Amino acid sequence: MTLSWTCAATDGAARRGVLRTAHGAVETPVFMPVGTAGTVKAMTADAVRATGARMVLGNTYHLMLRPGAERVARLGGLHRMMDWQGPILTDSGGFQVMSLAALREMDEQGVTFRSHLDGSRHRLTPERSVEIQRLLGADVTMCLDECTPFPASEAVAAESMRRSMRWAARCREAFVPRPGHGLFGIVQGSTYPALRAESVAALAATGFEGYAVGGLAVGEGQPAMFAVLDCTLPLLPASAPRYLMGVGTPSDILGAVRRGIDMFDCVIPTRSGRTGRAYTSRGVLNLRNAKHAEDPRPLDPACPCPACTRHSRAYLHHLIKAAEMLGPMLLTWHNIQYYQDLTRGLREAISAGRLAAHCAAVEAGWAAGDA
Ligand code: PRF
Ligand code: ZN
Repeated sequence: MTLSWTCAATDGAARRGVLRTAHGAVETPVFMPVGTAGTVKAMTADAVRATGARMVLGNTYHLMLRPGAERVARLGGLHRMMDWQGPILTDSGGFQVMSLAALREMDEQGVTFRSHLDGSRHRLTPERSVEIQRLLGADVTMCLDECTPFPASEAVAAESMRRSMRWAARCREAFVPRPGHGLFGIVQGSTYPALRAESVAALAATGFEGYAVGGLAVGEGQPAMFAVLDCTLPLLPASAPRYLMGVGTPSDILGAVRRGIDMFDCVIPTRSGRTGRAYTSRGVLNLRNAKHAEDPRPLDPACPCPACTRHSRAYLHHLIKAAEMLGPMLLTWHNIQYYQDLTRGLREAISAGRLAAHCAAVEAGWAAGDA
């Protein structure tokens, strides 16, 4: 059996379910911390697991450049290398090539680029991306796609989306099915409902173990992103998991779960942790701010993480101001904990059939603020 997803409960368009992989089962809606270069930055694998996270993301682009996909395979694969026993989803590289690499050249066969690390020349095709993700040991492999830049005219978005659909068919051909492993297609089409519909139809005709919505959170804004989900998600097969790539803020996650998204990844909790920002049940706190300098209170009294149970805001402020490594470590832990608790709350609310009331209460907490 390949990877499977089963629905356990619904509340409106929202779904609760279980994704079964070669490295165990994860409950959805799930938030996957980003482990770009073979580590969730500033966290040990044990700490990631202690937050409740059960699935992480890795990146084809970074790992193919350093330490190299074949080397990762010789070292026993990404799970072994990271000492992460849970499932891993790997992104396919196209998005990172476009945002990080120098001198990118796209053609029908693939993309040629220079490494942002040392300028060396590399090539990624749909076939090579699938092969790299197999070498890494991905439980979920993503199709190589082009994340259409925003804004794009309808004609440009159509050309870009159709190339991604041709690449998705090539990824399907190249992917060798193995028990507990699966390949996800990625819906593109910018903000154009007709293009999103055409993209869904092309992917569904090929058939994938899951469907991602790509090309969002690229500057269109939350209302436009939600509008795309409103027109796209009802067209997707109800029996497959749905993954919103690179999203988002806690508010984005609430809105997307209510519309029927099951999986998320985003650098926000890890990246903002490293810059002193904490996501809490009372909104976002910037620990660099001098107002925290003598505040003895925990970041979030409702949070079970070590930053909240063992330290004051004053100490976290000091660590960040002094550029001590422990500051980013504790705030990253806290933010990942917050995202895990947020998604667990959503799963429980879906099962209880009280998602709308639950989301209203969570949003009221953010709006109430903290001071
Ligand atoms: N495609 C891929 N990875 C992605 C995206 C995409 O469109 C996005 C867009 N938010 C993030 N990561 N392959
Ligand atoms: Zn905490």
